[in-house]
Amino acid sequence: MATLTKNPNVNKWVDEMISLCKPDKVVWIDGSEEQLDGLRAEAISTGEMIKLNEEKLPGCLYHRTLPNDVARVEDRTFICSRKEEDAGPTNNWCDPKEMYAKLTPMYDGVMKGRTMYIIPYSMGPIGSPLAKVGVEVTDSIYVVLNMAIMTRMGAQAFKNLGDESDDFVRGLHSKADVDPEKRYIVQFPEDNTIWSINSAYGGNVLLGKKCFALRIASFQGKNEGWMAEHMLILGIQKPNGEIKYVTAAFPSACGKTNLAMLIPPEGYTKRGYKVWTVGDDIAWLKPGPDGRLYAINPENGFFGVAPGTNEKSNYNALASTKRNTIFTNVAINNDDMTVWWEKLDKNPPVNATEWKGEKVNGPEYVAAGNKLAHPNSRFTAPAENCPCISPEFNNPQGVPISAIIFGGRRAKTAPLVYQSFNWQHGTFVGSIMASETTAAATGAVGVVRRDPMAMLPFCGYHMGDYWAHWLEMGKVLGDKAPKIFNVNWFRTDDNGDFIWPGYGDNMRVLDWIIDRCEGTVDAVETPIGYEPKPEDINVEGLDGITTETVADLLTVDKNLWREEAKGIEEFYKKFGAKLPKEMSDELKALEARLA
Ligand code: GTP
Ligand code: SPV
Ligand code: MN
Repeated sequence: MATLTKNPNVNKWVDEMISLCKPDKVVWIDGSEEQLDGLRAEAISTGEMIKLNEEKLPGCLYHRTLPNDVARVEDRTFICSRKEEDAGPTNNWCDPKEMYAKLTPMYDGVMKGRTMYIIPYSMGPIGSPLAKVGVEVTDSIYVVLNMAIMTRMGAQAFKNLGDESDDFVRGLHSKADVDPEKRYIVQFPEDNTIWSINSAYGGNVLLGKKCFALRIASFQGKNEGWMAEHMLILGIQKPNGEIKYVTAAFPSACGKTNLAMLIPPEGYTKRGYKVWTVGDDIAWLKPGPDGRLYAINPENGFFGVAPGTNEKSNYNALASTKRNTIFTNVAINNDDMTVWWEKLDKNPPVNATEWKGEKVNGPEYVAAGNKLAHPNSRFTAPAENCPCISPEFNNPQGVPISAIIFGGRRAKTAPLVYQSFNWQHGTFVGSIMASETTAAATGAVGVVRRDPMAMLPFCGYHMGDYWAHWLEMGKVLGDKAPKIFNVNWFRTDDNGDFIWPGYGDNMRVLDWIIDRCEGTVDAVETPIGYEPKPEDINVEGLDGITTETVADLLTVDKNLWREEAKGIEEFYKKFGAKLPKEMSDELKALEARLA
């Protein structure tokens, strides 16, 4: 099949990949509905995808992955920079020559008897100065159909690249035998190259997402003066019509999609507040002509966690999944071919197929303590489906950012919200983030680990250099830099229940954050940063949450924080000479304030 571009760099690389993988057939993905329809029909006919109820879920498909292939695999993810010290202590590293030598035989002939799909895509709106082009070759229709939702895919992407540029990310994916022992997710930052093999799941194989838009892009951003971050982007429209944009970095499955699409409590909507979603997972940020920091969402869809999503917790996400959506590893209701997951509602389907494919009686299965949907089951939904998608979603210039919010799952230590003293201290606050692990990656769930800026699994270079880049960006932005905050929706009481209601009520915290950005509310200085006066968090209309509860959520337990400081000191030791002096200064200052 004819190539879609005259660009010799693309064509030469694609030829190399064809010679290596030896597919029976090669298909260039032009992005046309006709072509995608053909692929959908093919995937349905082979059983790779299942068609869902055309009336209730028009255009929606179901896909199930192997039980050993349901999440990102951090222990098999590598940053293969030429020098080990450029990958740093938080990444797995291997010499690129060695890694190419190890993987090349695994890809040799891997697509015999299969079709290779060549997917051109743009991360970021077509024509945006912040957008970048990738080409992914894959043997998976599931990947093609997901990339069609998650990116601006097809021939349009080559418009951005042009006929000569070599500036595109080369992504090679093969599901191979989906063998977990031979699974590798490898980034070669200096080659703009990603090789992924033996997985067919989400972040491991949709190479535009974590592999490119975070791991490769964070490295590009350091070299080119911008930032690639694991952040949602949202706009808060105030009663006077003005919209303030904020970004928030929370680790995987810690609430980005939910915050990005929140519906404010009634008291706020009545006064005219509204939230607009620009992005739910990744932000690319760059200083604009006016010196402020601007953000685009490089993605075009949402790869969101299904369990926990319901009418009440995230109406907008649920609405986004009602058409042209792909569901992965949720449960099926066989009576009407719709989908179900934990907490969607209180009625698990009786005639159900659980996520591994077994037909079960849903209510009985759930009562016995089983889960019908995998905890990391996901929906892939087009951004245009989202009722609150921002009118600025496709703005090539991005949106100006007033605040950056960090946060994680902490049962105790971290208060509901605090503000950093300044950008340098804010960088420190991001660097000391810690959170309980979730089902988004394989391994134990609920273990507290350090996850700086929610980038632990996604930073494509040395974390010490990454912090230095943050500090550098602060200098470039000067007094136009966004204010930096930290939030924690996950403090628990003695029974282990969440104290803060969360979800839409997080608007109450955003409200204070915006007021702080505008300088219209004062704060209390604590050893860790500025906190609200409890009465400045609006609790009107909340059931059982009073200003006293807020005061409790804002306590800074000095003993816990002294322990925390010790943990940070231990963590910082890993970075040796690459730890910016500003960061150890901030730690010393924190210790002094806690003494
Ligand atoms: P990734 O897509 O993995 O990056 O995750 P994410 O950060 O977008 O997380 P998401 O919004 O999908 O939320 C993950 C889980 O946290 C879901 O089960 C939510 O129901 C739950 N969650 C989100 N926000 C809140 C909150 O404010 N409070 C509580 N208690 N749970 C929340
Ligand atoms: C995450 O794990 O942070 C995700 C899902 O957003 S994945 O695309 O699998 O990385
Ligand atoms: Mn994520």
